[in-house]
Amino acid sequence: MAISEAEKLARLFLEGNHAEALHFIRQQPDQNRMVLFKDLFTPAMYMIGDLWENNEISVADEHLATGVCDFVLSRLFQVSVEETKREKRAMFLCLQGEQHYLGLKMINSIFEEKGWETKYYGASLPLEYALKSALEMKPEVIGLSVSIVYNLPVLKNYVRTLSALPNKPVILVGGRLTEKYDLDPYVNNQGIIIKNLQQAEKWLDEYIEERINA
Ligand code: B12
Repeated sequence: MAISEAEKLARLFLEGNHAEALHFIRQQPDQNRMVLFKDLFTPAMYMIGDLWENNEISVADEHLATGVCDFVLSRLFQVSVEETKREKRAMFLCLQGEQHYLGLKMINSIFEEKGWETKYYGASLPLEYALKSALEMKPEVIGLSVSIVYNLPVLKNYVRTLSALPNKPVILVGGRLTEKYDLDPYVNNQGIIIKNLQQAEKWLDEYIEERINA
């Protein structure tokens, strides 16, 4: 059976092959970030998760693959020095304790692609520091990511505290758990739960349209 493109990418990640993985992505016919993340990066990492869960690969293999994935994500999109200031601002962080940041990094990258100024804080940012940064930056949108159940209890507090900031940012809640559990009780109508990349893109497009019309 022919192996899928996502599987090819997963193999390159697992081989620790930085150069080939980057080359593989760069030669894809559609360089749209959403397409690359949805059709290649996300399924490749989910495959690695399945192999790990089934003991077909070791923790070391998974760490190596994660490192290559992270490298390719960082190298793929060159940051440009811009003269004009971007108008819309967003910040992205993982809840305290949460180490799964690759999905958040993809979301951050999509916002950047769509012209937002973003700040990406990566893994495990304690609420007090998130709050301090948000007070300084005054982002319109704050994206939170959570993948592991034992990191969930703090979600409610993050959403409640950040949504009450003086500039009333929109709180987006994403991550692996959003597809698996009902997070409404944690979000309590003070944020928006986003289950996957398609929903994220839809939300973004609608938000921009409303902003233009307003
Ligand atoms: C890589 C990885 C790790 C890496 C993380 C590296 C990193 N820097 O991100 C490391 C080694 C640190 C790790 C650690 C652990 N992991 Co882990 N990990 C994975 C793995 C293989 C891939 C994660 C990933 O990158 N997925 C790809 C991304 C793109 O998908 P995503 O996170 O779902 O994000 C998408 C959407 O959710 C959304 N999204 C995400 N965030 C946000 C935010 C916003 C605002 C929006 C709008 C959208 C959005 O967009 C993304 C794009 O598609 C998964 C397998 C899996 N199925 O995901 C296991 C997995 C999540 N891990 C698991 C486990 C058990 C752990 C550990 C507990 C292991 C241990 N015993 O130590 C620890 C916990 C660490 C912690 N405290 O957080 C389990 C969880 C099982 C469960 N029942 O909860 C999984 C499912 C593996 C498995 N099959 O068993 N892990």
